[in-house]
Amino acid sequence: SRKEKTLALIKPDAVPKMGSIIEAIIVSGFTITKAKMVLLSRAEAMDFYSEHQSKSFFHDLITFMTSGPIVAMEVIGDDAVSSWRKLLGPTNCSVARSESPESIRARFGTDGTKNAAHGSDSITSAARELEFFFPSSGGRGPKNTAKFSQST
Ligand code: YYY
Ligand code: MG
Repeated sequence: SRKEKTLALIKPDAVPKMGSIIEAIIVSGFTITKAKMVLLSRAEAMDFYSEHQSKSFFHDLITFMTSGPIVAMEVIGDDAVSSWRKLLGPTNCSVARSESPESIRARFGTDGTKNAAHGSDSITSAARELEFFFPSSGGRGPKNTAKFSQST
């Protein structure tokens, strides 16, 4: 096995359960090395998910992913790309509940779109997606949600 970095997102539906999700990540042996809460614009969400732009679910996916804040995390561990995907479980939460009941999507997700969390699908994707949320130079990435939230 090898130490890898991957991107984990807690999606808008699961932000109220972020404590339990972060606990599950840590007890599974991963290390969270970066984290921030952001509210994506539609343009940012479309860029992040550009591989899916021709899919029938793209519009609903973008609407969901911009419906509220998300939590972006850099996660490090042994074979982190595949091991985080395994802990996540199948994309559709109904499938996850039957095939992988201990998985994050089974425990905290709703359906095939509101599925609680994201994981990069390859080392190449992980590098791109980590750069998207945690740019190493130049741009500052998606703006922190604090800039958008209610002023009190
Ligand atoms: O990588 P993963 O998130 O498990 O699934 P993808 O096939 O990359 O799809 C990205 C995202 O799109 C998925 O997490 C939910 C949503 N989606 C959907 O709403 N409807 C589908 N039929 C397939 C995916
Ligand atoms: Mg994917």
